[in-house]
Amino acid sequence: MANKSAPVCVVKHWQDAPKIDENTLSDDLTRHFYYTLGRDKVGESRLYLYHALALTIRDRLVARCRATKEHIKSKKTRKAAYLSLEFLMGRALSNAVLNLDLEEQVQAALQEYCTELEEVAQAEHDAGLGNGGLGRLAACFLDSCASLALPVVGYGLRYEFGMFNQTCEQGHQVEQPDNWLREGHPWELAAPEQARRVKFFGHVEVHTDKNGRQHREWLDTQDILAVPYDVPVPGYRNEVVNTLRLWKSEATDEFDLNEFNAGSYSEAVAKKNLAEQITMVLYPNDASENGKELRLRQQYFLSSASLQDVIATWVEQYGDDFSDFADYHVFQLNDTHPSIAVAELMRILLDDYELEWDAAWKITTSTMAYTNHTLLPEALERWSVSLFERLLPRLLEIIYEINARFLSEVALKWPGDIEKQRALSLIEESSHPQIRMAYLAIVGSYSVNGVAALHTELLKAGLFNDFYQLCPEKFNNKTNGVTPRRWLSHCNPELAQLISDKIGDGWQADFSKISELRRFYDNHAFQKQWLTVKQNNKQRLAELIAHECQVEFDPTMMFDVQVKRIHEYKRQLLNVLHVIHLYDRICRGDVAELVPRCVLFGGKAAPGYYMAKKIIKLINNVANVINNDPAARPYLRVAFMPNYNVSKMEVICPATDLSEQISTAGKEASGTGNMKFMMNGAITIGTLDGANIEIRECVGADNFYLFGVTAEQAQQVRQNYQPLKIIESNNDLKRVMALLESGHFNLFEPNIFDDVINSIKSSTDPWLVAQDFPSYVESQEHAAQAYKDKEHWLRMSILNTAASGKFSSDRTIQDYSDDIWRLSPMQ
Ligand code: GPQ
Repeated sequence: MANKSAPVCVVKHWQDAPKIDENTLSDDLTRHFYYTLGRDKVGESRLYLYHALALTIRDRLVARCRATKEHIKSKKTRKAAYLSLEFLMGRALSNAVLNLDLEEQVQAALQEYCTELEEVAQAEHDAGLGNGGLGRLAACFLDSCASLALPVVGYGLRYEFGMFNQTCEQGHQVEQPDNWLREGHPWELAAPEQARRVKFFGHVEVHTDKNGRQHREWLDTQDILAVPYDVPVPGYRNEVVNTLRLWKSEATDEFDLNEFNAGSYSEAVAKKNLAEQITMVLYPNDASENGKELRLRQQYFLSSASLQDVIATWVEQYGDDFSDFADYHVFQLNDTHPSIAVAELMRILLDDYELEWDAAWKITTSTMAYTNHTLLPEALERWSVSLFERLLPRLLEIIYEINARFLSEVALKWPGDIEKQRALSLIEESSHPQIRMAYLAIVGSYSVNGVAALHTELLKAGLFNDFYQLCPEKFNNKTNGVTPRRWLSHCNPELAQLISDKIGDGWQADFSKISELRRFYDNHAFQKQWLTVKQNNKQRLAELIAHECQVEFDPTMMFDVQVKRIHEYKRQLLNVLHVIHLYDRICRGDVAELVPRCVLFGGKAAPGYYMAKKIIKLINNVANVINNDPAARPYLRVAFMPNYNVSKMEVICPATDLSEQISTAGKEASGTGNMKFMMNGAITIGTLDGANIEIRECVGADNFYLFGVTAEQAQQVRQNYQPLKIIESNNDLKRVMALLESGHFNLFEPNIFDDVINSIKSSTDPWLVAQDFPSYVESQEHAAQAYKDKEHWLRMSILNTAASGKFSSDRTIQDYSDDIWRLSPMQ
């Protein structure tokens, strides 16, 4: 009999684990294909080959992942947890192969199956566990943390259904569920033995112990299990593999006994469904809240499970002494979505470990850090007090106490100023009081950051000004970035090779080196090679568009691209008006100077966002008219790419000539698509908004097409905005509006665009579409004329890539680590 008290270790140290000989990759692939998956015929499905290859690569990740964990455990070192409701990972296979430097071996192994990596990689379903920029930023950050060897764990939710699949029917967006796990997700490893319990509902009772001390107990709760699924996150060629831990909700095994005894066994089991609901689906709203109770349950579920996880690990290693816990931990809150973590950490420390309030508050406010991602008022999360009272009664008590103590600080700073107290209170008082989650996040954190220079300045001057006055030292900027591995090396291998041929391949690990490209911007031979790569990428995108949109894009024409979530502030509508203007020129025969272009749109609208859906319909209708007009064909083609996602962007950004970043100034916190396009040598046409400003500073004003009012001017303009006058005084806009209003794009669908048209003409249009139209058209014309001069364009293109060093997420993460997290690299 085995000795029960001493666990038997198969492998005592990770170093002793069976070695995976890198030369056996080919054998492992066959073994997984034949035995693990039980397949023998390759032709049947490339899906199984993908799975076999994924498992082969995963074996190599698992070994390094364990080593990384052991390393962190063996040293008492400071670490960060990145808490996010979204991680928009996209595909994992090619990225892992790139980061592990296994490309040659993989290609060799696949030869036996008469295929290659690019082909097999297509079988992987995108992990679409995010809406857009915020979720993709989290994914880029994980790549950079691992690549910089920083001890950072990502915590998120394992949604059964990710971002919906979008199709267009008669030009209208139709949403279909994204059952991304149906064919299996080979990257994850479940760890049910590390499941955590998360409490909901119930009530709070106060007990006084024999020492007269009060204890609060949260009783009669309905508990849900949080089961972790770990996804490996490989660093770029540095042996580090970090972890993304995704929680799945499951019912506990305790059936409702009363029901069970009454003979309702099936009903009791059916209740399991309710538990599983929590992580069933990602809410498809980008930068706008929808206030659904299930969403608050998701937020608390993530926050509680993740904090319990970190604390359990601490207690296992160091016992329940929390005196130096804050020296070793930081929790980065990705927007307010997980901001309930502030109150939850207090609850755990107060109730589960019996710390005093002040000690617990000290720990909380030295470990929490909050990133704000938007200034849009509709995105500011508020939860009703009554909902909290029912769902999370103990958390509400704690929030009240945090607020009471905070407001007494406010009273010290602004004595007698009741209005200030009302303005800064975590509770918005009204007939239906609400909790302001951003305020909870600010009060509970030692760092509050914006995501681009302008955005942070606007936060300090506007939305959070009172808090800035109260504690200016908390506020800091961290301009966003994107990973150059996925967004250049992987998605644009030909350009990556060309760059490496010139400056060596050190830029992939140290992207500041990309500036060395600058030396070649004037070199004719290099320009020619640069052009060849761009043309090949345009060809590849043209094939995708032909397949997906049944529209023929001509790679000799300029590729003008706007892909991102559909939102009024991002102004796809302004872009459509420009397209209609070009079409109008063609109709009038004003074509002598016209530069042929193909305009691509892509992006999803939140299912309940009426105007965004109308804009998609308008794009599709305009595209239809133009693409079916033989007179337009030589000059203009328009396509809407359905189901825009990470994998599509990997084909789109390398092929783009002109990148549309045209939000109303002051509205786009940063933007990150703008950075991906720049890295791949696109020129930006854009407003002075978000990170566009920094992009323009880096590349120089001559290599950027600027238009539109500034954020400051926009505020002024809104005071007395008269779009009708602008339309009247601008012949181009006048004709565009006349065409739209004539029903030219909706001949058999009368009035469907009335609301869109009226929004442009409205003096309360917050997005100032008419205001910026004239300068936009002018700037577009400059871009077009520059495109005619191939050499000029190529110079600008090379300079854009060369100037994109700042926009690597490695730089961003180094900044987070230096200023907020204070982490040391592993090894
Ligand atoms: N962003 Cl608040 C989202 O994608 N979703 C959100 O819910 C919020 C912000 C974006 C923001 O609009 C972009 O400007 C940023 O570049 C991006 O977050 C990452 O910071």
